[in-house]
Amino acid sequence: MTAKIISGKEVAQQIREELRQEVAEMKEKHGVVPGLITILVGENPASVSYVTAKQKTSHDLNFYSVQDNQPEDISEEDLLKLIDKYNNDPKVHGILVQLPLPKHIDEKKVLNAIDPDKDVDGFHPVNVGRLMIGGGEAKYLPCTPAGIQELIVRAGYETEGAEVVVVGRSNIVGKPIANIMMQKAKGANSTVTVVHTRTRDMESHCKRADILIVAAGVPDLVKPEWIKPGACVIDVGVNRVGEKISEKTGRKIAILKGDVNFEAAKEIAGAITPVPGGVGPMTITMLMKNTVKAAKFANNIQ
Ligand code: L34
Repeated sequence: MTAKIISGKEVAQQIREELRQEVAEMKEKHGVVPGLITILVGENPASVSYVTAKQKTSHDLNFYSVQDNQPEDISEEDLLKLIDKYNNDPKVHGILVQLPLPKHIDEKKVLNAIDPDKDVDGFHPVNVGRLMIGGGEAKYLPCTPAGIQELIVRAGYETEGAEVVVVGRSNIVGKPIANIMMQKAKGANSTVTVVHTRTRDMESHCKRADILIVAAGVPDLVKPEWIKPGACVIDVGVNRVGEKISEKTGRKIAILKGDVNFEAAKEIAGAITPVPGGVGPMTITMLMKNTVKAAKFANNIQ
């Protein structure tokens, strides 16, 4: 049997429609427009593509939305000053600094400088701590993990008591999704295992997974025989493996591949996310959701 394809693109579209309504209502009732700043340092092609998509979506939702491009050689000090400016701008409810940053800039210092109340990425240590404590404490869930949880639940998979195996331990995906799925909460309550580059036998762990979340950044890392028949497979990898000419636009575009061999895996899994069109669009949508939340917090709107 072939797996159900979980279209992140479609789910993202639905959530965006809900958000559009919410934004319109906020404006009408309270005169509040969610404000989002995305800061991009340098011109890494993947980052340019992601930030452009974030801006396009926030414009579509009628946010006050600004893309702030900074040169690759901006000093750490100037970047920190810029963040401070936005921390103090009441029109701005959310600040995102696209990662990775150039080597001469200390990423931790930059993330620590963002006002935790405007940290719509959920990367500030205060928000990371809140997530770990869980319950009502969590304010902003990081966007990619929040999107993953939403996809698992909407695909109809029971998470309670499920064996969830996470491949990868990054601060952006692996660690926070492991935390989210182990919480005592709806859509969670799972038994979580995290495997990584130093794991002795990755395959045996993956084979146990009812829900397999792969965020390693290695194309085709997970082999089809590692997948338990019927499992839910969430492929977070967006690997640029080459270029091709787009049939639609005639322009050069990247060839994208996930961390899982999709064609083979879909014959074994019960449900699987494609790349592109899986987790990526959900990341962007969850950023929008966090920004609406931030605007509500800032204006005491329930
Ligand atoms: N600060 N940095 C910060 N926040 C984030 O949440 C991110 N991330 C990751 C990289 N750096 C970050 C993203 O935005 C990864 N990421 C991201 C966002 C969107 C997509 C993929 C990764 C996405 O939309 N992917 C499309 C394909 C886009 C393309 O053609 O390149 C997809 O369908 O998967």
